[in-house]
Amino acid sequence: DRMPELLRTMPKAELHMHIEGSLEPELIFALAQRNGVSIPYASVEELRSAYAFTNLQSFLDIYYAGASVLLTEQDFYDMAWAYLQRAAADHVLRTEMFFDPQTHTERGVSMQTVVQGLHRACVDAKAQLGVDAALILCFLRHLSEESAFETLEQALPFRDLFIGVGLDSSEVGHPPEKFARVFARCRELGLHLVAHAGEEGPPAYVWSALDVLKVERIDHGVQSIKDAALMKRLAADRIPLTVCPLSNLKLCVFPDLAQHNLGQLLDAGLVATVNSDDPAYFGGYVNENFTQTFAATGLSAQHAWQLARNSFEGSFASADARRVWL
Ligand code: ES4
Ligand code: ZN
Repeated sequence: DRMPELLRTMPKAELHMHIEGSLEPELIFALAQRNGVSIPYASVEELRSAYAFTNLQSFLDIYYAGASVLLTEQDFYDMAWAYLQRAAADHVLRTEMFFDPQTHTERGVSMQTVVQGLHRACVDAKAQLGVDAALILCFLRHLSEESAFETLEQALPFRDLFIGVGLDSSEVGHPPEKFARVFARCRELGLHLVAHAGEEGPPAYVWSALDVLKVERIDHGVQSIKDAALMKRLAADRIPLTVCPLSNLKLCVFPDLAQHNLGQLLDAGLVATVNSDDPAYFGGYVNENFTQTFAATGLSAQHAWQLARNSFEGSFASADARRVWL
């Protein structure tokens, strides 16, 4: 079976990963020690054994606790550098990394500390690893639109260090239209727009992400399959879906990988991609997502090629870079 080798070595872009979700338990403990932060777990093993999730919220509670060890610019650099080395090993040529500033600014860490640390890792990744890395600022949807506006304001001095904005955290009960005004402002600023929608939430949230927020990509979007008119819209407008199979498995969006709808999305002509979401929490980086999903669902080499192509087509890289890759 040559499929795993094809999947591992094929050049790809990663369009959906939360940098705070790449914090491995070992690094959480090392940073806790370095910063004198106490965490409610006695060991790396005890922390990892808490990674048994039943839904999105059960994961988010542990994910925000893990991020509490990040205090200095060097912490943010070290976290991102560890991820970027893994990405390079997985033949990722381009990665667009989400970060959640409100998780840090609400603890008294400055926007500058967060953005400068992550940006410095992106610069070093290009020079030392040949990985083209960019940042997307995400608003936490369980917080208010006013808090999102305040976060945007704090980020504007660093406008050139991120390429766009997204919307993440607890989906159900926090529809995209809650953030209509702040996304309109980001659009005026020339930022790229994406949003998590249709992970646990209904197709209606994908519709409003497209029609109210005017996003260019949908993060997850796997629930779109329940709405035939929406599937037509996504295919016609070539809206990329950044699918995260191991995340969906660990958060019980699908009962097992064999039931995952990635193949159906591709066969319907959608621009679906494969991504790791929160690799330290969901059991693998992007190549693990490819190999496990292909093994479970029996997707073909043609599907693999389409996924790689979709990842570059869906990226926000420069026209010059996309010309080389596509
Ligand atoms: C996330 Cl899997 C997922 N969904 C929504 N928000 C998130 N933040 C980090 N991972
Ligand atoms: Zn996500």
